[in-house]
Amino acid sequence: MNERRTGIITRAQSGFFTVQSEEDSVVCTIRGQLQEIRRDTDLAALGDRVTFLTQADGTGIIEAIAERSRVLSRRAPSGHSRQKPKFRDRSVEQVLVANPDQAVFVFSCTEPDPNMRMLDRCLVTASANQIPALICVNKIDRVGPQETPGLFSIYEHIGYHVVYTSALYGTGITNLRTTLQGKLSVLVGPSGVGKSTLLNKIQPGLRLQVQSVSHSTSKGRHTTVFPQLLRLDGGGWVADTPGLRALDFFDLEPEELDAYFVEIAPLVSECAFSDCSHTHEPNCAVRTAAESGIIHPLRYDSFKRMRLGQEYPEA
Ligand SMILES: Nc1nc2c(ncn2[C@@H]2O[C@H](COP(=O)(O)OP(=O)(O)OP(=O)(O)O)[C@@H](O)[C@H]2O)c(=O)[nH]1
Ligand SMILES: [Mg+2]
Ligand SMILES: [Zn+2]
Repeated sequence: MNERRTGIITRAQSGFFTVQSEEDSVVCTIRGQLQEIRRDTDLAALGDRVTFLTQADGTGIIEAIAERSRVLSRRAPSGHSRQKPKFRDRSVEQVLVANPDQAVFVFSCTEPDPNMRMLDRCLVTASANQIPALICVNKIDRVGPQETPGLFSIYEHIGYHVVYTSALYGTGITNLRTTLQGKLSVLVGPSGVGKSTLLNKIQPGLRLQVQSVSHSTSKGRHTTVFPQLLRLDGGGWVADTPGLRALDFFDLEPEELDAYFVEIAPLVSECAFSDCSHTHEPNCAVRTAAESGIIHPLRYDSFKRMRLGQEYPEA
C-alpha cells in the first residue's frame, strides 16, 4: 500500500504541499526530521522536487527534498508566520519558486502604471540568483504605440528580452506561449497587471480567477491569493503568483549590486577606486557614463537608491 514516489510541489499552503507525480496529485505533509535541515529558508516550496511515501488514506509524507538548482526568493516580509520566535530577528528567505529556468516579470502599461523601481529590483534579484529574466509588458491595448511601451525600450537596449502583450486582444500571446514551452517559469509582478489573465489566454483550460471589471478600481485587492505551479499542455510548468507589493533582497550586500546591473557591471573595473560605490567618487566610470547618457538616468537613479538603501514606493 505504501508506495514511494517522486514529484514536484505545485502548491504550498500552511504546512500542506500538493505534489504532482507521474500518476496523480497527492496532498502531503513533511516528515518531522526534515524540518530541522533548512532553517533560514522555506523548507519546501513551489517547484521543489520531492520523494514522498503514500499513505492508506490517500495523503503522502514528504521524505526527501532534492537540492535546489536555484531559487527566486526575497526576504520574508516582516510578520511572516513561518518564522519561529527564536529567529524573529534574523532575516528569513521566502522562496517564490524553486528551480526556475526563467522568470517573467509582468508589468502593465497602465492600471497599474509601471513601477520601474520594482522592475529593477526584480531584475537584480534574478541576476543575483542566476535566473534568466524576461519582461512582459501587458495591456498594450490601453496606450498608443509611442506611450508607455517606449519606457521599456530602455531594457531592450541593455539586452533584455521584452514581450509586449494584450491579454484582452490576444496580442503577443503566441510569442509568450512559445517562450514558456518546456521550461519551468514564474510570472511575477504587481497586482492587477494581468498575470492570471495572460495564463488563461495561453491555456484556456487553466480557468484561473481574474479580477472582475467591477473590482478593477479597488486598490490593494489581490485576486490570486495563493501561488500555484501549473502544467502546460505543450510541456513545461508555469507559476502564477499573487501580486507583489515589495521585493526586499535576501542575502545581498550593497557592494554586490553593481554586478547585477548589466550595463554597469562592465564599467566597474574602470573606476579610479576599487571600492567605488559609484554614487559620489571622483573618476567614476559609472557616474561618467550616466552623465553622458550611456547609462539611462532612470536606471542610474534606481541603482543609486538601492546602493544607498533608500526606500522605494510600494506597488
Ligand atoms: N485592457 C486590458 N485589460 C487587461 C489585460 N490583461 C488583463 N486585464 C484586466 O486587468 C485586470 C487584472 O487582471 P488579473 O489577471 O486578475 O491580474 P493579476 O496580475 O493576476 O492580479 P493579482 O492576481 O491580484 O496579482 C482584470 O480585470 C483583467 O481583465 C489587457 O491586456 N488589457
Ligand atoms: Mg492573478
Ligand atoms: Zn564608480
